[in-house]
Amino acid sequence: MAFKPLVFSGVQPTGNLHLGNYLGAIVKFVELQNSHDCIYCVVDMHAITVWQEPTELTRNIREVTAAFLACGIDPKKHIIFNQSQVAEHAELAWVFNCVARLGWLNRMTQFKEKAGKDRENASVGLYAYPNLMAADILVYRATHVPVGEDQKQHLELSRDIAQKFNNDYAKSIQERGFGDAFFPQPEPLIQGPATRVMSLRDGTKKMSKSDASDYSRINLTDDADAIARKVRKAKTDPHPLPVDEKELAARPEADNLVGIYAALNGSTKADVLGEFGGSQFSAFKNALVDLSVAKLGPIGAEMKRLVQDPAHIDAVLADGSARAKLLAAETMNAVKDIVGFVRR
Ligand code: AQP
Repeated sequence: MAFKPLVFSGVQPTGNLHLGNYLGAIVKFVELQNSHDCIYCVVDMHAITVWQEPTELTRNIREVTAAFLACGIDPKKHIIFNQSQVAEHAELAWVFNCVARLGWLNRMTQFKEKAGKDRENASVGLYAYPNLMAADILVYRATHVPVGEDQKQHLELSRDIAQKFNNDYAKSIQERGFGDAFFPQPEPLIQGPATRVMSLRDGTKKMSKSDASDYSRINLTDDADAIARKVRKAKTDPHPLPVDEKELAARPEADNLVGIYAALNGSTKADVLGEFGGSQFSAFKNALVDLSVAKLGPIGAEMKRLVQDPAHIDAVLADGSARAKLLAAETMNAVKDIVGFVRR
């Protein structure tokens, strides 16, 4: 069966939105709205898989929404909403809890990293997180999912869940006129020079919201001075930038900064090395500061302006949630029929 192309993705409101979230995900969200129908979600139910202080969570939900708007996502042409306002995400996640296998979830590296050594003390929600993520995407029968490299494994699990649901309920799906597949196989969109932005303090560690050092990341709300300080302090190695892109493989910090520059500039690592190959890091960092401030400065300023008006942000989320709910309810009703539940 051919599915209508539809883009879905989400961002957790867990504070400190950073350059990795921007280049790995939000920039792609903005690009895709010109070619596809898009649904962008502030995934607040994912956020509480680890403890969130309630007032902070509310603030962070509004801040991620402000980031979507400040980056240029159009909430009238597309849908921006927060997950907890559309109960069908949780409903479908339960069905998927019964489709996904324990062995599949046991392989998820993000759970292992986030739960750490104290696994017995991690929430059940953190473990089942990928099933909710599959529900987020498939409750809209979305076909394309722009994400950073770190989400690749979860996307593969979403595809496995869709496939198993289609197989387990094949007869019921056929009988209800949905052909041979009710859910599509959602395709990850992981492209470009910055699909995994690394920490500015350690080129082998992902740039992350939860890193204890604020110098490890550029936050979307950082002002020009903070951006300049962080870029100038970013870890590098003692050699000039290489001319040949292949040499970046053994130089993680250089690779990261060149990738960031290329992504911000809409070019490639080869283009950046064409311009800066042979230069010292000091000269390259000056150019990176100028580019980062030019690209991120207006976004941060607009985010700060937007969060001053929470009523406007809440209205955007309410409108988006109402429109998302109509689509999600249609899928959920069909799922209930396919599974054999009795409904009104
Ligand atoms: N460093 C990154 N490089 C590229 N893409 C990234 N993403 C996150 N970090 C990077 C992408 O941003 C989108 C939203 O991420 P999220 O907020 O849902 O969750 P996350 O991956 O848990 O974010 P963090 O910063 O890594 O949080 P913590 O510190 O809690 O682990 C996703 O598409 C993600 O791929």
